[in-house]
Amino acid sequence: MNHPVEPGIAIARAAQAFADYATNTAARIDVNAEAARQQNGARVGISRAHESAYLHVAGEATYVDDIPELNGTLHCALGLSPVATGRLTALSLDAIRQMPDVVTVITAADIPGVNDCGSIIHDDPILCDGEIRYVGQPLFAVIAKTRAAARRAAAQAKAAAVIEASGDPVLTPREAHARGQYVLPPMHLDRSTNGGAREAIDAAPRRLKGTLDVGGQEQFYLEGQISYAIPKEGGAVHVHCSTQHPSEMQHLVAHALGIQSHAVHVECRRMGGGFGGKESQSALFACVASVAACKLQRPVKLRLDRDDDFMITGRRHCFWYEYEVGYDEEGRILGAEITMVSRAGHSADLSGPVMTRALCHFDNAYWLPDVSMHGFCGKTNTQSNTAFRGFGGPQGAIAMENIMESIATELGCDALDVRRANFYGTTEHNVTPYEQKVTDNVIHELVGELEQTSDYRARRAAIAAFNAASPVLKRGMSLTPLKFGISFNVAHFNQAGALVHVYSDGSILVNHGGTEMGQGLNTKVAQVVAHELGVSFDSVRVTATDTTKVANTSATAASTGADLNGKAAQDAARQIRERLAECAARRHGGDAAGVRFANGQVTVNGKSLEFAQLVREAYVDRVQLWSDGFYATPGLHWDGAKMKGHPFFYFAYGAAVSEVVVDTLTGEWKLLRADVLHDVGRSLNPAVDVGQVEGAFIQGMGWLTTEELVWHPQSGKLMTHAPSTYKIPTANDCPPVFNVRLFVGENPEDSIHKSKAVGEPPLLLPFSVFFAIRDAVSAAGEHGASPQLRAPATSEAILNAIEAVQAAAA
Ligand code: MTE
Ligand code: LUZ
Ligand code: MOS
Repeated sequence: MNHPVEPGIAIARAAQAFADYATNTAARIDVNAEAARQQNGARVGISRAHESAYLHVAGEATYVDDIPELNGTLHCALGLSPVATGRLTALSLDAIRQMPDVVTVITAADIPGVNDCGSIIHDDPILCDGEIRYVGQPLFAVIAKTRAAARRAAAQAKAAAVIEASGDPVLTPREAHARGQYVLPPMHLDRSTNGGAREAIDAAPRRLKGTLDVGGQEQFYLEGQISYAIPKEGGAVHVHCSTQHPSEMQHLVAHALGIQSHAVHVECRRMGGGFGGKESQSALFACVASVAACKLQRPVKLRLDRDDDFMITGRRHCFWYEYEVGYDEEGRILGAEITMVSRAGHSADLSGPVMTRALCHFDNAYWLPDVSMHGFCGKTNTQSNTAFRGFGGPQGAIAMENIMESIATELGCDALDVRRANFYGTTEHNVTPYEQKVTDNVIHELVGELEQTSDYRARRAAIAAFNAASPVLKRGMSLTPLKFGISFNVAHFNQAGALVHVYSDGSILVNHGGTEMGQGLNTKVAQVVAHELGVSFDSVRVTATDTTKVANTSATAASTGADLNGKAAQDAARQIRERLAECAARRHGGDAAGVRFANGQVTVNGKSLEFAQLVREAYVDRVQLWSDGFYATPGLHWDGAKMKGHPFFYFAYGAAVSEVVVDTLTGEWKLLRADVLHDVGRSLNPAVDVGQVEGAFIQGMGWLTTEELVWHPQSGKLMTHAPSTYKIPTANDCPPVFNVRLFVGENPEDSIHKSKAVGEPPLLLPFSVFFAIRDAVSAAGEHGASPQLRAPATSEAILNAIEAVQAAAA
C-alpha cells in the first residue's frame, strides 16, 4: 500500500489494528484462492484495504471542514424555531445584526429563486415562509466572521421570532392517521390468488391479529451535515458538500439562486458517513450556504453542530402496524392484511419511495398468496423523515417476522419451521405481491447451511434446558432470513456515468457519479478499472465526485453504487482497452482481439510490453486515451399507481442466528453469539463486504434495541438530540462470538462481475437479535403468550413485555 507520508506511531498502531482485523477476516475468506486469482491478473474478488484506509486512520483524509479555508471565509449558523406549530409573523433581527462579528442575517426573503429544497415534491421550504412546522425548523441564517459568533447569534432565535403559536403538535403516526393527515395519498398493494386477502383470512383454519410499534433511527454519521460555498465569476457558485447526491444539490441550489445548473458546481470527495441521511437532506445547508455566498460574494461555510443536526434533519421513519393473518396448522400464511403508518414528518421528502419499499418488503422471504397492504405516510410536526439504510425495507420485513414469531408461539413450534414453511419456492409459489417473479431464490440452501454451521437445533435444546433451571436469567435465540430487492424503486434512477483518463505515463484517473461515504465504492470501482486494463491497484486513482465531470447522476443509494458506477466505469475502461489493443496490433502485428492486458503487461503477437509503454505509443499515434462510460440497469419497469411491475434487477439474500441472555428483573441483556451467512454474489472485495455486513448488523441492532427517540408530548421538542440521551452501539456491544461469512455463489444476472449489492440488505440481519430478545421474554412467561415487544427493545420495553407475558401466564 502506498502512503504519501512516513508512517508515524499512530499509523503503525492503526496498521497493526487493520492487520489484526484482516487476519481475523481472512479466517472467513479464502485467502489462498484470492492470492491465486491475483497471480492470474484478477483485480476483482480480492480483499483490498479501503482506498483511503491509511488516510482515515492517520487523520489525513480530507472532509469538507478540512479543506483549507479561503481568505474572507464567513461562517453560517441557523436560527431554529422554538415551537412546533404556529405562524412566524415577524422576525426582529436588529439585535442579532448588532452582535459582535455578525455580518448579516438572511431570511426567506433573501432567497432570489425558489424557497424550496424538496427532493420529489416541492413542499419543503429552505427557510421558514411563515408556517411553523416543527421545533428546530430553520427560521433564518446568521452569517458571521467566526463560527462561534454565528452560533451565539443564531441562539437568539427565541427572542427574535414573533410567533403566533397555534394548536398542539401532532407527533405520532397514529395521531396523524386518526386525523387523516398525510404528506402523500395512501398506497395500496393487493394480490389475490384465492379470492383476496379478506376471503383467505376468513377461510383459514387459524387467525391472528396484532399491532406493532417500531421506532425511528438517527443516521449518526460521524461527519455532520456541512456545505462550503464559494462564489465564482458571473454569478456561479462552487459548493463543497457532504452529500450522497451531488446532482440534486446542484439542481436545488440552482433553483434557490434562480440560475441555471451549469453555473452550479458541486463537489464531494468523501463523506464521513451518509447512511441515507445525506441523500436529500444535505440540500437545505447547500442552499443556505450558496444563497449567502452569492449575496455577500464571500465564501460561506455552514457546518452543523451535532445537536442542531438532530433538531433540523430527519431520520429513519418509525412505523406503526395493524395486521391480521390467516394461516394453517403448519404455520403457512394463507391470507394477510396489513396497514402501515409511517411518521413522515412535516414534508414528503422521500417518504413516498420509502413506503413503496416497505410495502414491497412485507413479504420478505415468504410467499403470500393473498395479501392486502395499505401504506399511509403520516404528516407530523417533526423533522422530515428520510432515507436510512434499508429505506423502508427493514420496516416492511420486520412486521412479517413479528408475525412469524407469533404464529410459532400460537402453534407451540420452532419459529424456524414456520419460516421455512412459508419460504418462496423456486419453481412455484414464487410470485411477489407486486408480481415480480423470484427467479434467483437461494434462501433454502442459505438457511440450511446456517442452521448447520450455527448448530441451531442443539443450541435450541441447550437454551430450553438452561431456561428450565434459571428463574431470573432467560436465554433466547432466533434465526431470521432476508430477501432484499436491488434497484431504485424509481426505474429511471437506475443509471450511471463514468469518465476514465489514462495519462501518458500509464497512470489512470477515474471519475464516476457515485459518492464515497466509507462503504468502499471508490475501492471497488478502482478494482474494476484495474481489472479491465490489467494494471496494478496503485496505478488507478479515483477522484472526488464532481458535477462538472459526470452529469445528471443518481444518488448513491439503494445499495446500487457499485452495481451502477462499476458498470459505467467498466464500460469506459473497456473502450480505452479496445483502442489500445488496436494500436498494439497495428504496431506489433497480430490480431487486436488477441491482445491481453494483465499484471501491468500487454501481450501482443507473442511479445510482451509494459502497459505504460503501449500508452506512450498510443499517445504518439494520436489514440484517444480517455473515455466516458454509461450504464442503465436492464429490464426494470414499475407502475406506481397499480404498484405492480419488475422493480428489482435481482434480490440479495441472507440470514442470521442470534442468541441473547436477558435479565428478567432489570431488562438488561447481552448478545452472546451471532452467526451470519450473507449473499453478495461473487464478491468484488470480500474484506470490504464483510465489513459492510458487520457494520450493518451492529447498526441495525442499535436501531432495534438501544436507540430511542423521544419527542416531548406537549412541546414537540426532540429530547434525545445528542449521544448523552441517544444510545448508539459501541465496539463493546459487538458479540464475543461473531461468525460472519459470505455465501458462496454468484449473481445469475449480468451484474458487475456477478457480484451483488451489499450496502443495505445486511441491516435486516439483526432482526435475529430483536427476536432472540423476544424469545427470552417469551420464556419468562413459559412461552404461553406472544410477547408484545416494541422496538427499540430498551430495558424498559423488555420489562413491560415481561410483565405482560407473566400476567398472561398467571
Ligand atoms: N457504509 C459506510 N461505511 N457508510 C455509509 O454511509 N451507507 C449505507 C451503505 N453502507 C453507508 C455504508 C447506505 S444507506 C447505502 S445505500 C450504501 O452503503 C450506499 O453505497 P453503495 O451503493 O456503494 O453500497
Ligand atoms: N428508491 C429506493 C429511491 O429504493 N432507494 C432510494 O434510496 C431511493 N431514493 C430516492 C428515490 N427512490
Ligand atoms: Mo441508502 S438509505 O439507500 O442511502
